[in-house]
Amino acid sequence: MTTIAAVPDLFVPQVLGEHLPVRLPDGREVGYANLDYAATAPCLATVAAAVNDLLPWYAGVHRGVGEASHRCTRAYEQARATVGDFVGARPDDEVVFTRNTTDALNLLARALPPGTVTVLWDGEHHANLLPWGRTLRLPAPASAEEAPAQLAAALARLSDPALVTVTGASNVTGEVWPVAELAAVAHRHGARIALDAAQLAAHRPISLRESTVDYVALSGHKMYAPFGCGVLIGRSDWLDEAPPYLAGGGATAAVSEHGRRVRWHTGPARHEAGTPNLLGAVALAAACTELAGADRAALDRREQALVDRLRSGLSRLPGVAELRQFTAGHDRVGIVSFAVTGVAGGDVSAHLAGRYGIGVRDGLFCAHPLVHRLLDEASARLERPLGDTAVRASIGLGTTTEHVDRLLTGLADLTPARRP
Ligand code: ALA
Repeated sequence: MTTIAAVPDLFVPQVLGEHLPVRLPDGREVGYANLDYAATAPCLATVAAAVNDLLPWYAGVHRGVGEASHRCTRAYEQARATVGDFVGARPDDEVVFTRNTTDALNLLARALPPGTVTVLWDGEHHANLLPWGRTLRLPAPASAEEAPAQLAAALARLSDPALVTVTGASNVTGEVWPVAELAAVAHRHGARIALDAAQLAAHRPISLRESTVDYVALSGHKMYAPFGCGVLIGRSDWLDEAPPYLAGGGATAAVSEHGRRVRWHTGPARHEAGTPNLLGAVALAAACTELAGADRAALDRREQALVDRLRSGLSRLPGVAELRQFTAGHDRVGIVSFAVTGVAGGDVSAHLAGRYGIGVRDGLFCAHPLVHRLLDEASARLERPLGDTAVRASIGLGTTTEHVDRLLTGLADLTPARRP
């Protein structure tokens, strides 16, 4: 059990690798401080156990008749149901397993009915920026509260069928978007809405039923379930009418001689050709079960205590600027990006890794337009130029106050007052 002062007796699901030893170049050994959950989260112990339990039976899904194949087919379809329940799917929603969120959003982009315009905000992560065909890009709102009115005005002017797509929590700033309000606006104007929940799902409960969101995409590797599985969940009609995402066995109901005529399945099978990623799906479902059974409100309070500690520490460091789109007090999950004046992002992260055994991510985080803009805005707030890349610290179930404090100590070495 991991505890922090803000939530003393909370049960925190255990991740593997909480105490990995790291040998530093100066010969010291320290425990690895993983602050890179937003890129790839470590594996939950229960996820590893679920995969290990199934491994001896590992066999073909939907393709064999022996006991092993029967078990694997049941496990795969049970995983589908569990993941659907985790996001509060409606009974007629489809749950299609993919490789990750990028794959899921590309699948949805291919399934749009002809003539559909995708409406999104400038600053989306590349996975939610690049797959779409015709797009209407809205300027980034000055505040999250402004986004619904901005969307309503844009949709009122649009005569084409539309899909709105929005990130639930930014992979750069962690800031949370007002998804249910945006869904209400989209539906009032006859549009549908998709939620990129890659960074939201591990941190906050999601309900398609309650939020009325039409589609959600998420990744196992960002919610403690490695093994390469993501998912697209939502309305079945567009998915059933679209050409199969991959052409091949499993998606086909019947193929005529020489393959000239093909009848494709409807349902998830239509877009899951080839042998499915059984272990990935089982891992994702095990993570969903563990998170759904946890006290998520308390886990969120724990995470917020860590984020507050990190952000208030950063704000006290001269020459360090946090990146943000909205007000400083806006709701966010455990993701904080920042830049250090006069030090490139890559040099900051190399210093943290080499001197302190800390893992973070640096660069532009697959959200180049957003990070460029936020770096410019942060430079203006700080009234000092920042480098052209940032550093991101992201928090999850295995993060401790010691990790956060170590990061702040490491950064203090680099701030202007302390630089040699
Ligand atoms: N989108 C992932 C990240 O933000 C890869 O790190």
